[in-house]
Amino acid sequence: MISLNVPAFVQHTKLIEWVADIAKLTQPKNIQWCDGSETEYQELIQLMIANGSMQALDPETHPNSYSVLSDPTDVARVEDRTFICSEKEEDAGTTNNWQAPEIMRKTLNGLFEGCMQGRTMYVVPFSMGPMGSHIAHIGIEITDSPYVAISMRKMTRMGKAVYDVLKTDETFIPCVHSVGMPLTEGMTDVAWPCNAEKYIVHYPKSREIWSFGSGYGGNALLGKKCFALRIASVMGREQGWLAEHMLILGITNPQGKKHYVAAAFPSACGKTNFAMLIPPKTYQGWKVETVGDDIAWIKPGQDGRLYAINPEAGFFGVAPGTNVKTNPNCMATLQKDVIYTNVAVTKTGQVWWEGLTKTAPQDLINWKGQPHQGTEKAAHPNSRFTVAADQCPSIDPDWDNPQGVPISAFIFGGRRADTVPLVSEAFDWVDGVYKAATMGSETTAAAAGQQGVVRRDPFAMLPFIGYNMADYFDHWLTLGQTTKIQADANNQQLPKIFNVNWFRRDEDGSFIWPGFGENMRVLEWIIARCEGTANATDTAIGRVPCYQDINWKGSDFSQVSFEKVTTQNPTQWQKELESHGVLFEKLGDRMPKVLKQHQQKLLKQFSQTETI
Ligand code: SAT
Ligand code: MN
Repeated sequence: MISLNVPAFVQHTKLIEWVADIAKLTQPKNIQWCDGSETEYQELIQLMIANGSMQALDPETHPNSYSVLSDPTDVARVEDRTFICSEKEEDAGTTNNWQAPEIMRKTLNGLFEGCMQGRTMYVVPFSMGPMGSHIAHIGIEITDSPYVAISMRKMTRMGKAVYDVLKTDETFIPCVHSVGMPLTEGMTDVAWPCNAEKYIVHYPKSREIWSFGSGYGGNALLGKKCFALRIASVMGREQGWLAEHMLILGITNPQGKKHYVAAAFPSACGKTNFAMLIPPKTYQGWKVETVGDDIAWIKPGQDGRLYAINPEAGFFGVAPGTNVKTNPNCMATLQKDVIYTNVAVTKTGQVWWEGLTKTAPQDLINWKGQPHQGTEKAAHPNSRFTVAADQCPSIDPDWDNPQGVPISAFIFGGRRADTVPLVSEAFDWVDGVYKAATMGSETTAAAAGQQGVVRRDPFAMLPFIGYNMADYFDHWLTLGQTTKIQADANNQQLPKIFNVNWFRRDEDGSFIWPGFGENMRVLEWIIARCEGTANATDTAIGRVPCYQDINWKGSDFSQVSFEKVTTQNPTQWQKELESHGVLFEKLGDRMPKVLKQHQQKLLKQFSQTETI
């Protein structure tokens, strides 16, 4: 039995026992209790450079920044290998993979037995949310990947201060991760160890996470999707709050009035760009600031408002398409202290990805570690940067506020070439929940599998709800009701709900809406709707702006193009509403009646309307 070597800063008996149990099962060579210090970080970087799994970039242009290439088979979340092991199958619902907990435990015990042999086991303490915030929660990730340990330091509040919050007996979410490649006698290590067999497992009852076989992103950085969305969504339902796949941004008008909005988009649909938006030049005096780019934890306050925190402390953003035009704030964030994964690198240590500049530089080594050639992608479409949030020039002064920030509006957006208009406002909370629940989006490279096919992605949470989706809809409906009572009593307004689509395409397949900074025009309308100062026209699927209701100062976007991104084609909508019905059917008996009735009402209304 190896020695635990528990440092003095760990005083939590149950935690120590748990670490001992996992060590007994996985049999690592040694145990490192991470303290989150800079020294520890640099040591791990040096270790990875020495064993050939990391490359330092040019220190002049990319100080303290590094590139890592994954195994070509381990490049994205694996949704078909992700399991929710609730006691009863119906509690996981028809949209999650389910497996009986006792059967899964047997499988995992087999896989984890001796799986860390020859490796160091890192014990990584982290807080999701500002340390000690009443909205935050603590997790401990055990991992045999130094890449995961250093990434967790960027993505979460990681370090020994977590143990001050935990003290001797506070609860934490236990997260066990292994790349699943023991180094037994005579074996040599590879740059990116991983197992062909992968399991990403959640036990909602005991609130445990077990991940085996992958070292990439949401599969391995267990604070992110596994904890902050799947397990947290279960906790939120029980405790009356929300864990959402949402960015949070603040908008201040020239008079100094500030609003925060939270916006849900599926993975790789521009959340990071939207969160760091720079308004067009004509928006003098306006300010957009970033609280978070991926996840929001939202809790009702005493005053009837909903308060949101970003549980993360860093950005794990998609590199391709990011450049000085599409996201200047992000490019500034990436000036130093970045870990890149699966981007291309030149011989002089400069990074490159599709869309960074028009043409690829000479002497480029692609994400597979080979000379870049022809039309093959130099960077993987799901290549990522990992960087601390406080390096972002647009970071909000309250991004770390333990109380969170009050939300004025929720925005839901999918990636749709047709059907869904640029923006529409829900008539009320139920209509908003319906809009979010029926959201569709074309699949992206963020998950393994076919790309570009429209799938229903309710609340952009399809792969991230840790329980039955129908119950999740019900939770949103109930939370809206209780919050409204509290809001009315305090003279506050329930957040308005909007649906957006930046991705409508022309007959020739090109995007019609310019997007990026220009999204500010839609955002201004949304805020003005919340303040009651903008016009809207009622249509069957919501309240929409006319061309003249949007501020076009400094824009050459024509009325003709506006029609193209806003028309509601009845034939397309009828098809759309029918496919909402298919989802509701799939969700079965627990599907809230009020949403089913809403679908029927819309279907009837639509069959009576002409093109709007
Ligand atoms: O790999 S992650 O799950 O972290 C990224 C994403 O899908 O949003
Ligand atoms: Mn995401």
